Amino acid sequence: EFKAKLMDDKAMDRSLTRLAHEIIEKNKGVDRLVLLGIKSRGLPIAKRLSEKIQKIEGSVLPVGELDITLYRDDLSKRTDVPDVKELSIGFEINDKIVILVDDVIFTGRTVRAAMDAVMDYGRPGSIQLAVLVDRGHRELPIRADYVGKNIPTSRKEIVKVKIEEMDGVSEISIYQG
Ligand code: 3GP
Ligand code: 5GP
Ligand code: MG
Repeated sequence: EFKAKLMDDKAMDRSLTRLAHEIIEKNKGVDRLVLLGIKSRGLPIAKRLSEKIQKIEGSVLPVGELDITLYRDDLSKRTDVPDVKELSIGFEINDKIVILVDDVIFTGRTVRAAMDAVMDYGRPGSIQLAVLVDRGHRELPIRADYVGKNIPTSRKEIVKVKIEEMDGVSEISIYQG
């Protein structure tokens, strides 16, 4: 059941612009930065951040995709992992500042799995996390370095994120589950 719209396309764009500036500021430029979008909606968000950073700094950051479904703690088929890694990241991450990008952070389990995958793949200089929405309810000691919007939710609520590239429209709404 629909409850409220939390962001429209303009608000989302401004938020991503701010995140791009924060990323540049925190890292004193864009040297060594690479972006990794998690699963489906983290990827278009990572691409948008890359475009914004390019407009501000003039450098094109590599953008990779992390499909973490095979990496989740609750899956036992961890032997499938290496193939997925090779397929989804087409560049080296050794000594890079890897910025994980996701639409929503909730328990933190997805990000933990993503960090596992990154650490298996190489030896990044550091890992940072950017999310469009932090909806709370962390179950692990994980926090985002860059947050578009903090949205306090109940566990049953669902934050619906639509991204123009995938959904034809960019907006964030909250639903009662
Ligand atoms: P997305 O990454 O393409 O947005 O987690 C799998 C998908 O389900 C995600 O797709 C996410 O958007 C969507 N989703 C919506 N609500 C929830 C939720 O409460 N928990 C999880 N794990 N996923 C949700
Ligand atoms: P976590 O692993 O932190 O519990 O959940 C994070 C992942 O699940 C993200 O990739 C995100 O897409 C999805 N997710 C969890 N809760 C929500 C939510 O309320 N809305 C959306 N859109 N995705 C969610
Ligand atoms: Mg997601």
